[in-house]
Amino acid sequence: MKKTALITGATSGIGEATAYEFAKQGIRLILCGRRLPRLETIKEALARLTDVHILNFDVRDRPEVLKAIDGLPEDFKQIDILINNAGNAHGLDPIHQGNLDDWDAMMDINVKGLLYVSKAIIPQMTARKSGHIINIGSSAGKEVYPKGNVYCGSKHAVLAITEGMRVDLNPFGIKVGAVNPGLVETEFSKVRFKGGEEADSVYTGFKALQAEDVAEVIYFAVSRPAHVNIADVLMFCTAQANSVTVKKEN
Ligand code: NDP
Ligand code: 8X3
Repeated sequence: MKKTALITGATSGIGEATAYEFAKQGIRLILCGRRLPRLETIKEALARLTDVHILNFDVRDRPEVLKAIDGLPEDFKQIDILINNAGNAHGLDPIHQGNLDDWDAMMDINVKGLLYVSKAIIPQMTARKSGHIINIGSSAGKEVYPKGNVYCGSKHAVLAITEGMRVDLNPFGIKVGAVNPGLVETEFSKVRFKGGEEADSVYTGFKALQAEDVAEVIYFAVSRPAHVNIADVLMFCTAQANSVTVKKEN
């Protein structure tokens, strides 16, 4: 039987690329995000490959998250794979100059939003004693770079939560893992810098990871045999050695 995956943050970047990769592989899709027109366009593009349902909510809105997932139509109610991908960095400031709204956004979306979505879906997985959860962390969840403070904190939390999920869900045979990329050329920096021109130089002078590179790894993880769980992946583009060491051409 075909599996169904729910992907948060499917309107751009890694989430959108994962939707395309999964659709190519025949996985049925529940695509989530705030930008409804984008969800509709992606649904239209993928409908010839697989069944697609869209859900339009902000992961920060706890009642909306629960309502949206609870209200899924019968043929999309069973979720076999959850990709917790929605998230962003907001700002890049030293801690003493940080913006409280940015801090709220990162903790509310990257950490609490991931928890709300997970809470809405895990009970059906424990009841069935099967399921697969992949949380999109970051290299920023494994090391801390200058001015990364709260974003790095949110991604360290994602990693700790992933490990906690894996332990607690182990008796139910549910797979849990994290995919942690370094620099990926998506809308991430546009969001981080609020559309400012700093975003333009983030991916210049080297070939950053592309969203599709990450999507392929996510598909690899979900397509392993039943006894194999890819628990944790750290992936960089070749030009990047760690969060601060990137070989750029002049
Ligand atoms: P994008 O900005 O391209 O995508 C972010 C996605 O998250 C969008 O689909 C956006 O949808 C969704 N999203 C953001 N805020 C909310 C919200 N409040 N409610 C619901 N959905 C939301 O960035 P990426 O694809 O790069 O980022 C995806 C994930 O990958 C994030 O968790 C990010 O931290 C992580 N990551 C990114 C890296 C990079 O260098 N790009 C590296 C490592 C990890 P919409 O705005 O429509 O709601
Ligand atoms: C995104 C990668 O290095 O911009 O998580 O934090 S980085």
